Amino acid sequence: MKNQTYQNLQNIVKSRGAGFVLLLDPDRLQLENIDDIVFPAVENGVDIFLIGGTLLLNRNFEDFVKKVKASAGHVPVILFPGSIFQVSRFADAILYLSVISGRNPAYLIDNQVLAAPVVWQLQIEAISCGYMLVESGQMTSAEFMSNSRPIPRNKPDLALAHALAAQYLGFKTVYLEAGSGAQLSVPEEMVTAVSKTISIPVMVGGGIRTPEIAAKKVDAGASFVVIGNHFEDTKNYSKLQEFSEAIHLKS
Ligand code: 1GP
Repeated sequence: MKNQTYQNLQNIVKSRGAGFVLLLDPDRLQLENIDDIVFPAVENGVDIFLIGGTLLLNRNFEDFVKKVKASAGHVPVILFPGSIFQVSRFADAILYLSVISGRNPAYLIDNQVLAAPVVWQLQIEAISCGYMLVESGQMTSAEFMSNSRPIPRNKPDLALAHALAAQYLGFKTVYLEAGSGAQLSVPEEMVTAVSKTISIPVMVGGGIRTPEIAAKKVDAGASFVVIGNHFEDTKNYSKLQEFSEAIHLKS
């Protein structure tokens, strides 16, 4: 299968310095309101849409992905699954996550094995991702659901060792995750320790609420900055451009 979406990601980093990733959670955005955020996001330079959430209380997952894809134009739509139930043929690709910061086999390999035949049958491009939970002040849903311990936030060396292991194992990306709505985002020191050493793209997300903080992650070396929660509040849609400018600092 072609790696078109992954190549796309690499091109974004090359041309814009870093990419602005908007996470859409099907449980927090109504189907009929998708265009209210997707259209302005495309217009204001969002580079990638991620779709996913910890749980799936909304039964319209397929419809949700289809609708985002229909409105996203040239912007890639990538699944960011909280579980094996979040797979859809309408997406361009799936972030094939393994929670490498933890030692829980269910989230390291079990669910990946369960999902593999489905991803194969649907011929979705899989972008392997070493997903690392980083301690962020209080327990997050990702930590609770994955039943795994996050990396201590004052241990950048530990994060680096995990990221290197991911790279050596052939993962195409790593994701430094503070968790959705995190009190504290991933420390810049950790972002730098990882991104200055490994050569695969580094995604950073969780608890990033201002363009200034987003810019700091880019300065620290993030290839992609993921924002979710902040844009679940409609009055924040007007800040899409500010975030875009902050993240595309180097372009
Ligand atoms: C969550 O990293 C993403 O998986 C985004 O986090 O919702 O806190 O922006 P926020």
